Amino acid sequence: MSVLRFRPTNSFMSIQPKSIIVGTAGHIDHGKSTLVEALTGTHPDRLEEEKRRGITIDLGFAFLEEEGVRFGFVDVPGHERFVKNMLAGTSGIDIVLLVIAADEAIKPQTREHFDICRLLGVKRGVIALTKIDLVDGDTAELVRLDVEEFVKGSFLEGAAIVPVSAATGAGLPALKQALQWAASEIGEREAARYFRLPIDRSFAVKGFGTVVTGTLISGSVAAGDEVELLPARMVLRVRGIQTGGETVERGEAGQRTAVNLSGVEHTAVHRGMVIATPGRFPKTRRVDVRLELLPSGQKLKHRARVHFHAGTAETIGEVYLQEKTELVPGESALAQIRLREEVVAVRGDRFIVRQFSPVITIGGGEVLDPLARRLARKDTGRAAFLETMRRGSREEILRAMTERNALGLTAEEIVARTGWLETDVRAAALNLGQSKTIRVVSKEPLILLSERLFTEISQRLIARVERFHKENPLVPGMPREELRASLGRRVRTETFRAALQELVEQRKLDASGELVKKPGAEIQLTPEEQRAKEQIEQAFAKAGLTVPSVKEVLAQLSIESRRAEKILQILLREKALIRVSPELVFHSRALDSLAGLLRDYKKAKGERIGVPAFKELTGITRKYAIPLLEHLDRLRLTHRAGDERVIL
Ligand SMILES: Nc1nc2c(ncn2[C@@H]2O[C@H](COP(=O)(O)OP(=O)(O)OP(=O)(O)O)[C@@H](O)[C@H]2O)c(=O)[nH]1
Ligand SMILES: [Mg+2]
Repeated sequence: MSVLRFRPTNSFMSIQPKSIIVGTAGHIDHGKSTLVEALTGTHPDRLEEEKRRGITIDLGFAFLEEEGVRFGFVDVPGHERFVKNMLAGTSGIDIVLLVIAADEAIKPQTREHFDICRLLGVKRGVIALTKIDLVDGDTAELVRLDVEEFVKGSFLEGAAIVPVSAATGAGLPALKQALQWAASEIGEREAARYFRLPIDRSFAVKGFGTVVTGTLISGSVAAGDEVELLPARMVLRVRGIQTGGETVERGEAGQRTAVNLSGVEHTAVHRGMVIATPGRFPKTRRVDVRLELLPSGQKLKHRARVHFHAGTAETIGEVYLQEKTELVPGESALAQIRLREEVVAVRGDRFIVRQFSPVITIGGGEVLDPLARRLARKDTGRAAFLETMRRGSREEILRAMTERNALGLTAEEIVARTGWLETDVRAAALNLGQSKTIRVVSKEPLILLSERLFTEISQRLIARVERFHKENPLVPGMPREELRASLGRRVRTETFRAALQELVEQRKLDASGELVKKPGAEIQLTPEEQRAKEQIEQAFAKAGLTVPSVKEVLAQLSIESRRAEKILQILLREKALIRVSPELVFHSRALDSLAGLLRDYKKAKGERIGVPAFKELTGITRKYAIPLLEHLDRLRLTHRAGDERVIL
């Protein structure tokens, strides 16, 4: 990768070779890098220090294309001090090439690397017995038996064990053949997922700028795409892509990929960051996981600190065990890990934990929920929920997620937690909506609520309206906004709308206009209130246009002012009384006859009328005349023209 050229090539190959990532593993000096060179022609050690000391320190890369398979090799250091580099290289590999020197057999990092591969969920592998030229046939056979015993019961049981010598070239064709077989058993990568590439290197190339490399673990990326750098949350443009040293239009899952990015300095990007489809992946500092401890390791106490490795990222975590005070070697349990720095993770991602000090690999596991809830003292559903997250079908997981989400789940949130495509989320959601276990509260934006919660909210709405009627017998209904607010902020407006709409359709509530009421709810007046109502109306009817003040009228009633005010409201709502100004209320009949007077005036004297003439016509003082004229203007019965009114 020393000479990077990002010029377009015309690819005339119609059949894409299958891309497979092979990661080496094994003890220091057992011949990993030498073997990679013997297979590919490229020595993976690139650092000056590596060459001087003859050991691998950081990850190295090489490529081999044979029989329609493009192998990308990730060569890792065997030195115990560099296991963390090994971890960054091993996440995302398809096949492990476990290297065991025939003259030394199984050593500590043989075990540790093998454990790591197991915990990371590597499914296939090939075992190379290297330096076969240094031992006799019997020794070689003994080591082989040892190795067979060592991998028994693991994913490597039955894997090819190939004796090789990089010195003589013996066994190399057989090793290539074994890699081909292993590759043929690797299924399709999850190309139909969002693009994600955990970064293992970032550097600058003259004339091109920032280049990052990594194993493309899902989806694909093309030149010109926008990608998001996480956890920085910067959106950047892809200028070009290389894989296996060749410029390509598109990088696919399963390829070692170099991405030329514009918009960022290479120094701002480092191992552990991720580039991904914008807006689809969460960054998190709290993950719910299933954690497994290695049988050979130490026990782990509740709230123990560990080194946490996922993808190429590494941070410190605190382990909160689910209902356990400690986890013993060989056991597994549900746990929450709180992280010191943000990492990118989705459901199903593997991780490794290493003891805080001394630093040794003690376990690992699987992320079940990357956007984990804060731990609550009484959260009885948590264990069952996480089990469903672990093993459930897409529908079961969606149902379980909605059950534990009172606010309603959005498509974005589901995608972020599961890594599924939004189209898949929508399809599953609509399915469940039909089966009536999940309520699709809104399709755009997609909001899902459990049917149970939706029904609960509907019932709360009915109960709230009923209570309102009881507490406000003189008011015909509850203002919509007040009803919405009564649900609190833990209910989305979309949910309120959907629930209310359904209740109206079911004729359980009535929501014409701004008021919500029970169908058939009537204002119930006591005989005393009924009498007061008549008294008020009569007082205004009698007064004609020279009305008394509202206060005066209400003060004469036998009921208290709060109730009297409500009754006044009823008369206003029934339009028996009309409010003309904040202080003045008239009977509707008085206003009708005023309109009649104006019509007669217009016929007799023409359409113009001044304030003095108006006062004379109606026999009222200026105090009433001005508000009344303004009222008539608003009703468009008159129109103001200078000091006069035009009768319309
Ligand atoms: N005789 C013999 N020597 C070998 C063979 N393979 C590797 N060596 C030698 O073993 C030494 C270590 O080889 P490397 O390939 O650097 O070992 P490594 O596993 O990559 O070591 P680290 O990366 O530091 O863990 C070198 O001096 C190699 O020349 C082999 O098949 N036969
Ligand atoms: Mg090496």
